[in-house]
Amino acid sequence: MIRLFDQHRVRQHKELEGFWTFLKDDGKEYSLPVPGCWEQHPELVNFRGKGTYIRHVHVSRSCHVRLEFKGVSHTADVYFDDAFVAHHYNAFTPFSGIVRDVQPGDHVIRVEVDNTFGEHSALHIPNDYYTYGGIIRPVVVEELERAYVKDVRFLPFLKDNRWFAKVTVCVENLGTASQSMTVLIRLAGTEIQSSVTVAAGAAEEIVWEQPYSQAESWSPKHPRLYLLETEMIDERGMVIDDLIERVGFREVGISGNRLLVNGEPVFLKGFNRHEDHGVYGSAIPPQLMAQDMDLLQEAGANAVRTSHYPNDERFLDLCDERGMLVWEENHARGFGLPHMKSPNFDQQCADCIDEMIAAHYNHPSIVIWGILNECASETAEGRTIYQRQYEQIKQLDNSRPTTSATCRHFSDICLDLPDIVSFNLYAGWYENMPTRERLCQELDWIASSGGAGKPVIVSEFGAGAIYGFRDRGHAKWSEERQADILRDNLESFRDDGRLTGVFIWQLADCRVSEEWFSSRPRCHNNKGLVDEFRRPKEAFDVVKELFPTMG
Ligand code: ADA
Repeated sequence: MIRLFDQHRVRQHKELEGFWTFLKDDGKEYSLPVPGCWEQHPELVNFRGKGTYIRHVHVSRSCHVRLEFKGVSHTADVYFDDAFVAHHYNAFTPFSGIVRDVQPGDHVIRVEVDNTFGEHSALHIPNDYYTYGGIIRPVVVEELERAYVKDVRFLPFLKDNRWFAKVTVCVENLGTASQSMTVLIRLAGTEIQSSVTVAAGAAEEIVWEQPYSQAESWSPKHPRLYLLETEMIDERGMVIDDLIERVGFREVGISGNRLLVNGEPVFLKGFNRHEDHGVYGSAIPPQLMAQDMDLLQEAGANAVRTSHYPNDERFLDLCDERGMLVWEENHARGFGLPHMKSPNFDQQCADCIDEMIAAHYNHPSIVIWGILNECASETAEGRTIYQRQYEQIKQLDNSRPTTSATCRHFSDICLDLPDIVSFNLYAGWYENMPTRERLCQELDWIASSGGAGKPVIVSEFGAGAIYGFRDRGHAKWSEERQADILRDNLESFRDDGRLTGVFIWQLADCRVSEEWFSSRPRCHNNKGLVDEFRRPKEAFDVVKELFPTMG
């Protein structure tokens, strides 16, 4: 499954799912599923290294071939019949490449994959989650004509209480001569078209801004979605390409210390969710994404944070369909200043932000962009990096508020930069001060340190529990102790009233890098309210009881 809706009716495309040949760096050959993590194979459970995926593909006619990789962990070099196509770093963002003038017949795709750590990888490092290896998300092969619809962006806004939208379509001429074409968009019962001439090898943008008076709003309770269809029509009147996006009419804003969706204040009752599963690793199939969504809704959640990286767009499609509000963030967890100054850090962060927003801009469920979880926001040099990344986001998308989850308590010097202030607080687990007292301390400090008047989110809180460990004494790591701490935290946050949201750490247990967390029992982060196989712990029922009483 590529997306939860069809993106093309005209463009020839297919997913290259199934079993690919995998040549490990020592020459041994395997047959591995794609999408998939190589750790799923019993001989590769702890393999950190390089390998090459190989697959044959049949092209039906002379055309340009576009290959899109939704996620390769963590570095890919792609070849088509031994011709280099694309290089990409980061498991969590998509990339593509175009092979010109391909003849019909059989061709070979080769993907060299690397999940090693080192200076070449500033974002994938030993950490409190696991960097798997493999082609972890779908691969799509497309057959393009001499021009194609490259990108479609949808920006809804209310004017005089009516829905309007700005639609920007980018078309690219792959031919060797200038081309004139008509571009047509169809949305919510309205059709509009424009003609454009594109020079050889160039791309052009067409922008429409117009009312959609019949459109119904997208909201958490009424997640109304529309297909935005774009067609490219050549001089003969033939539709030679198309691209379908799925959109929702909603606005995100801030009023005082509250986040607004369509002008209504929302209280975010959320979970942090790693893309990790006990069987599939980070290559979670759509069926299990749906199970995670069902668990979120069963718990009474209305929000999810993609901790700590851009998510699989099929999960975001699910959030769009279910009205689950999303805080999506760039790929970063717990980097101190020395690491933030490493050679590849800035560029790899900038690329991730570019790719995250380019790929996920149209999802109505995304209401917050986040950056740099628990990085060096207490330092002047760190502040420069935070400032640059917030500015980058605002240049790419000024329609959503920004935030960053800090743990630099009483020392953070960046709280004036984001639209929303967020902090991680493990009262009852890492800290022993009574939660209510500790919360007041934090909120008072935020108000006096750049965050005054801003919405505030407790972006992480929770406790560890080993699934199945029950103890009458409520010992640490027992399910009882986790349930006690969640109850205390949730009741304290509910009764305070100054927050616009809370996110529990975390939905499910996840595997961690052994070299980073020897203290992590089972080499897992065990703060999930379900284990890695989605078996609920006692605390899950506490959340089911209390979330409905919040917000
Ligand atoms: C931090 C971090 C999380 C996780 C958590 C924990 O808040 O942001 O990724 O590591 O600590 O479990 O300690």
